[in-house]
Amino acid sequence: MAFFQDPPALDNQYRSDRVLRSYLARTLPDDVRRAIEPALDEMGELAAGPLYQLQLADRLNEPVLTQWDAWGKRVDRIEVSPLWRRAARLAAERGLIAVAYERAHGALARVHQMALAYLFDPSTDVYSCPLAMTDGAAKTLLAHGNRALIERAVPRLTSRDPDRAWTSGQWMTERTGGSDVGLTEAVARADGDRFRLSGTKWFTSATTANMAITLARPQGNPPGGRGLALFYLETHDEAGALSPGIAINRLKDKLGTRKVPTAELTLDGALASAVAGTTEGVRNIAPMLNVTRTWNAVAAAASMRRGLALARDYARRRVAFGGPLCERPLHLETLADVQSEHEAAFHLAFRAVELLGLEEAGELAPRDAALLRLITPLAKLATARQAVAAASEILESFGGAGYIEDTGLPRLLRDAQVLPIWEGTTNVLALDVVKTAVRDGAVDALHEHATALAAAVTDADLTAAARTALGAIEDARSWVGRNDARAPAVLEAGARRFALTLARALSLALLARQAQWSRDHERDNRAAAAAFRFARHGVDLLVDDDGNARRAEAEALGNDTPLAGQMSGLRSPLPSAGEG
Ligand code: MFK
Repeated sequence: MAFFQDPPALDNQYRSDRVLRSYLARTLPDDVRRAIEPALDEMGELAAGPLYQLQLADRLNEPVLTQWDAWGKRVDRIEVSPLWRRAARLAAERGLIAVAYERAHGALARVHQMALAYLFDPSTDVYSCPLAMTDGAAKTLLAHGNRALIERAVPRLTSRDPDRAWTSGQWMTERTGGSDVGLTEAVARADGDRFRLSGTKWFTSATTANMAITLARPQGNPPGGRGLALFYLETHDEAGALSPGIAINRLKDKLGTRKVPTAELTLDGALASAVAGTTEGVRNIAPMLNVTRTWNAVAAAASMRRGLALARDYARRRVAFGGPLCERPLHLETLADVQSEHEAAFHLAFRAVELLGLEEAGELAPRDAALLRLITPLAKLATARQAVAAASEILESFGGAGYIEDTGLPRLLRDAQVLPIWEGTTNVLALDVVKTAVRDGAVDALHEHATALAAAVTDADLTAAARTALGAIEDARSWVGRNDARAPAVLEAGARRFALTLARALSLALLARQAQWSRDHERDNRAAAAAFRFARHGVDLLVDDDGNARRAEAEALGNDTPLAGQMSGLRSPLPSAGEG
């Protein structure tokens, strides 16, 4: 009989997730866990069954922009895919935003919300994009205390009624660039107590949203981020028609996130309200950035989990060289590497989530405010890169099938690739981390936090892992202290290694603490295995860091003309012949 390979299948994505369940068992009091578990279980079932099936069936559907109606009227209407329409209703009904604002479980509301999001995200083709921005918009409006806007928008942004719920966009990127937001060209002209915005927005994600938060420069303001102001605008009327003064030029043709309608817009006198005065736009949009970056980290961990769930199931079904792949030592070894990175990403992302929840419940110790500020970009930048590497490895683990579109697998890699790009690239966030680390004692707060995590570890092998983490943070702290102010170019060139060292070190300390708990309470060695494996992948990326030698290398490598003779500063890090 001819051979046909079984496709991979998913089981209940909550019940089978030992990482999530063990984390929640440690973090949540029993009564809270019992209260939210039915919703997690249901989401785990939906994600594995109906939503996953719809996702596979929906593969070729993409948003469609209709610019003109049959009678020549400009309409600029976007239709999203069936999966997205289902996801929108489900997200509202299951409270994917509401949970964080209802705060039924106080400071744990964010853990509750993000556990749901972690299960929902991988089966809904990046519907987490509008959710993240909606959450960020609600948070930003509340943070600035603008009563009129809060009363108008927040009940809609946080609604559980799918017919009433709004989503929000976050329009920050212009042709002048996505990273250096201070270059924004859009202008704001006063019109009574409101403003008229004009300019171009080059990337607007989920442009079907009901409202947007954006930046523009009030006339007469100086250049740079301080001269921008933060604006609120309603993008569609109740009937769904685009508001006057907004035109959709085209949808972007992207590598991934193909279900997300991402558009180029022209604003020509679009009516907007200032959210918080008429200056300091970059600083004022920060609450939004911090929420969307937290979602990004959770989505990265979720993407890794989905890839692993599919790859593990497939490895049980796929027979090669005389047995199932899951019995082949090299295949096991490869997936174990991905698993350990996933567990590290998971704990880092959820640490950011916990701190956000504490802040919102008014329970964050003043010292931990600096910690939250630092951990948010760390979690975003580190997990995004882990997700891309994991997705590539997962596709390879399926062989040729991983490269074939109708398996649904290539989407994992394409959608992961956006994670290190939007919401701040790795380098932009690494520079933010360097600035943040030296301010308000943030790096000391991180060291203290890791020390407290290490103190919760008692077994000798896990203590050694926690010590490795602490040592890396100490190296990073002394590196930044050495180079701050005195060597700004070295500091900038090393920012990524600095940020990744802090992120990986904290991940390791979190893993060690979880591993100790899991041994003590669940008699489970799995998290310990993840910690040991993760430590072996490299934590301290600043060991023996010689900034001048690296700079000389970078200059030589970036130069296309032959470099005669010795460059000053260029030296080999390897022992010379006869040495050591
Ligand atoms: C699954 C998840 C899905 C997520 C979906 C999202 C859809 C995608 C939509 C987008 O991608 S929207 C575009 C996102 N764009 C960015 O993330 C911008 C990337 N660039 C940066 O983040 C730059 O670091 C930044 C523009 C902020 C730098 O600008 P500046 O002009 O050099 O500002 P600076 O001096 O760093 O910061 C100005 C002030 O804001 C400072 O305060 P002070 O004036 O009091 O000193 C900063 O401390 C403060 N600030 C900046 N970032 C902050 C912050 N405060 C708190 N948190 C932050 N993250």
